[in-house]
Amino acid sequence: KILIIGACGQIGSELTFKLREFHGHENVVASDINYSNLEIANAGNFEIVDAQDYNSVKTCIEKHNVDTVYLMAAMLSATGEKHPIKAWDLNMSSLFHVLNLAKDKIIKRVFWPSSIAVFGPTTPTKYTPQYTTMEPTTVYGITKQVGERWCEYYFNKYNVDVRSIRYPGIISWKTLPGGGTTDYAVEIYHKAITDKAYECFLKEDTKLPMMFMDDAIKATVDIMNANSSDIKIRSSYNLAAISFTPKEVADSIKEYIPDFEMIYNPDYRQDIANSWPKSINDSYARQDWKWKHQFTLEDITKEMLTQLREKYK
Ligand code: VAH
Repeated sequence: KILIIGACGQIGSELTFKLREFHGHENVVASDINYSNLEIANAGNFEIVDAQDYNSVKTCIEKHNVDTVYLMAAMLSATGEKHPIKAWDLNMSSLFHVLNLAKDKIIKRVFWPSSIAVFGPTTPTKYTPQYTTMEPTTVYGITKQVGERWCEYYFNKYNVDVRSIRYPGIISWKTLPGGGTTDYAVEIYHKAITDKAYECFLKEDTKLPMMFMDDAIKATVDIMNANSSDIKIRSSYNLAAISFTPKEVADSIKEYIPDFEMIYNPDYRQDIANSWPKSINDSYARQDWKWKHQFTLEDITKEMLTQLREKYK
């Protein structure tokens, strides 16, 4: 049985749907700290789990006979800068609980998401390599960098089968993201439909690595389905699809909504974005477990606007 912790979140909610397609509804337990995503909470096989509470996690695992955990709960980069200690506590305690449950053989496998946020201003920004300088300047990035160190340690020391991906910004339409710096790339599509205008909190030339949700979910399923011997990196794999700027997204939207208007009003999230790479070298993921992305910016804009037009009808 599979348990998704943080199933109400942007990735967790879509991971829940996808894994239930593959494994059957009854074999995928969704959980979160509250009922913030009613579609997930009301779909059944849902539990309230506090990821920071070891017994809350363990009880759910034992009740449902879980052997694989996807730990998708975390406080993201922008919110983390407002609540640094809470971000550290949530992101780290939840990881330790799940790694220790695997170390004690209560569960067999773990997926834990890292992020391009592990890189910082001293990291080469173009085609950032898998192995390079990493001096993250956000609490979120620090938790992801040190989390990667612990994942590799638990694999080497206790043979814990934990697998991880450094996600770029992720674009999706089903569930809004919460508190990320790349959230602009989701909000812009919603506002394009509802307001034909968007006030962007990043400068127009802020280039960031991005990926459509369907690619991110495919990568997550692929790395978890790979043979353990193929997973040569047990910290976290670089993963890439495309990179774009707010201006490029706006221009791709204007193909469909010619009078769409962008206003640029950078805020504190600009400093976070400036500390991150512009593009990522994911050659190890492509080599070790045959990763390749599908969605281009044009594909994403077409899909986002089509789906959101329906949603806002
Ligand atoms: C964030 N969406 O913005 C997350 C992600 C690379 C960005 O980690 O914090």
